[in-house]
Amino acid sequence: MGRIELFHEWGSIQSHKVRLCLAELGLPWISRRVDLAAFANLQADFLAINPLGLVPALRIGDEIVTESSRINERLNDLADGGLLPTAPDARQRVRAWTSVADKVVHPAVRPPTFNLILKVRLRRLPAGALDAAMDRHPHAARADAYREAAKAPIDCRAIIRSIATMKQVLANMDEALSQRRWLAAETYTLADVALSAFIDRLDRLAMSALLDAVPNVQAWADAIRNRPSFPLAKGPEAERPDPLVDRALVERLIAAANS
Ligand SMILES: N[C@@H](CCC(=O)N[C@@H](CS)C(=O)NCC(=O)O)C(=O)O
Repeated sequence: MGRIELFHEWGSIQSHKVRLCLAELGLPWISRRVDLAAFANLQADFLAINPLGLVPALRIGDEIVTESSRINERLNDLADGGLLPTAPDARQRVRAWTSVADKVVHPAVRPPTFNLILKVRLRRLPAGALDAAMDRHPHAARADAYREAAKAPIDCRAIIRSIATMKQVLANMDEALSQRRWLAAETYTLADVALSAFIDRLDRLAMSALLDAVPNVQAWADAIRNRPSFPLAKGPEAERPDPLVDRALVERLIAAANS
């Protein structure tokens, strides 16, 4: 087997999922940081790795794997890790949860992430730098989201909609955790890996109060945070400075989503 190289960004939720999986599996890996703030994901050398310009991407020798959930299954196979159960019903539940993480949670965390964390950073860019980078973005919709985030005022309605979606996911997780020790099975699986990254993002968005209403998720999140993999996946503090989210605003938005 070739050495494992991970192209990732420390502050990216989908990269976090893969770092967590590597830590759970105890696999050694080489960090290839892709500086999203400097749009390194849109440079030719990274587009040769992932033509979509998205992190994470995995390279093992000549093999390249993209899409965080596919990467995690590949890593689990590689390590014979047992994070994907063999029983068909449990395996199906794992994949259902990893789809929720990719298709519901990831899109839902984007508006608060853009509005509460990235907007400040994007506004500090020199004139023309953002447009020049976005003209190279392979995803027109993502390029628009960056341009919008830099120019428009904070979109509170979009954040409130996201909070409503996240609350629904948390309620579904709470229900699942009332039936089993872990999300998809009695043992820890790739489903727990995928949704752990959501917990980390809620912490960074100053939204962990959303867990107060879901006691099973709260207990699960405590167990997740106490696993040795959690700090390893976060990475060095210096790589993830406090995003300085406006906590008072977040409290008001959570209250609005609850009303
Ligand atoms: N479905 C992909 C999504 C990857 C993705 O959206 N990555 C974000 C960081 S979390 C990214 O690279 N963003 C850069 C951009 O949109 O330009 C996966 O799960 O790997």
